[in-house]
Amino acid sequence: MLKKPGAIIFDLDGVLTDTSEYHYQAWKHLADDEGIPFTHEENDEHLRGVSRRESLMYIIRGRQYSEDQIQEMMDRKNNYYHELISHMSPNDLVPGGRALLQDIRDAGIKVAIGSGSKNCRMVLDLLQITDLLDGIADGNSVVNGKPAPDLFVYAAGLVNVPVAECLGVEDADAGIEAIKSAGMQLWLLAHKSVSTEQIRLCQHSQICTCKIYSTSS
Ligand code: B16
Ligand code: MG
Repeated sequence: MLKKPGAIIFDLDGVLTDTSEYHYQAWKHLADDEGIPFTHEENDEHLRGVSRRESLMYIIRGRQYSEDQIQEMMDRKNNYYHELISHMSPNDLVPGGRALLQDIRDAGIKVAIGSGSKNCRMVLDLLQITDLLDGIADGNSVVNGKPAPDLFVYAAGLVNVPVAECLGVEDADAGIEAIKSAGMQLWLLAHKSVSTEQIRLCQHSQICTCKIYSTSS
């Protein structure tokens, strides 16, 4: 049974908005440039919630690149991503998202973001929800990204609520692991069928299956 939390910490990409699709398209553009095979299924399976560098390491696995080339490829992907998100607007927020965030605040619960993205603040501004947030932990906040607990622990600190009184909302395995190891309650927003591994990870948690975002299946 879910206890009333002191704070709800939302993942961004794949939870409040579908930027996961733009991340995929930007990585696909880069992979095509480099002649590396890369599919939507691989993106959903291995890259959701994972940092920019870790994502690139997955795509180029087994191939030799210098650190300068790796940096250039991360920058190139980020430029493609910027082009894709430049037209985002409040219409790209999950339906009912603004009202939900407002209702949570009205109930006296703090609202924070726990996103591994360095572009998080830009996306929040495009969605025009920055004013509804009590804290923003993003890809610039901590050294160790998801699945390490650091990002969610940092977010809890920003809103001054003990981790045990926080609820984390996530769509990706890396984020589930981060929330669980932070010692928070978890709400999994699953975009497709929930795997046995996710059910194991999500013990004593809330699972909500929804198909509001485009996925490969
Ligand atoms: P960036 P989240 C994550 O955001 C994305 O899910 C993941 O696909 C992306 O690689 C990562 O942010 C880093 O993003 O390149 O913009 O810094 O799901 O933690 O909100
Ligand atoms: Mg996510």
